[in-house]
Amino acid sequence: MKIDYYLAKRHYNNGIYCGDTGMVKEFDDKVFAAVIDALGHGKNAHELAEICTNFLAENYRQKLIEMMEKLHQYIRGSRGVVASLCLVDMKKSTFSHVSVGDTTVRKLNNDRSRGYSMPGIIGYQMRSLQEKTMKLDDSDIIILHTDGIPSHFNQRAEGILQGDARAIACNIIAQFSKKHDDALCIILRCMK
Ligand SMILES: [Mn+2]
Repeated sequence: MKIDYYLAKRHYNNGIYCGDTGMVKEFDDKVFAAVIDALGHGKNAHELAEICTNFLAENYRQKLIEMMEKLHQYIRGSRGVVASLCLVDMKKSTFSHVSVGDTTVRKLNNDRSRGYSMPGIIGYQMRSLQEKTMKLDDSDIIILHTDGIPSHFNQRAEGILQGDARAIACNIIAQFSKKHDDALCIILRCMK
């Protein structure tokens, strides 16, 4: 399968700083995707989010659990972040993720396929981690998002799943993001 993806975000108050960050990287028939929400707002949250993205840009080919544990050590003593680290294997048609704290991972076209997030704060307190894997179909649409979008937003809202990954991500940010928080989502749209 192939993946059409897009990352959309909106800064709190449309300011220059954003504590939500994310990335998508393709390598070896795989797609790595991550969403990160640094606790708090403003410059300090923004800088910590940048530190995390730089770390992931260097380490995204590693195993998800290892990567999460290393990130935890790397930012130990900071204000902390919550995050989902995800990997699509396009050859095997699988989606795996490791999530800590309040971020959401789910299939938009299937209510029962929700990801699981461990309680905790990366950089502060984290329990032993679990990696969850789901099988993907050619028509699946996966969303990863921060708590700047409510986890139960109405995925049946008219037209919300129409168009490519970019249209879907931008629509969701426009319609559902909370006014008083940063918001970020990544859409991974599976295709034949
Ligand atoms: Mn947030």
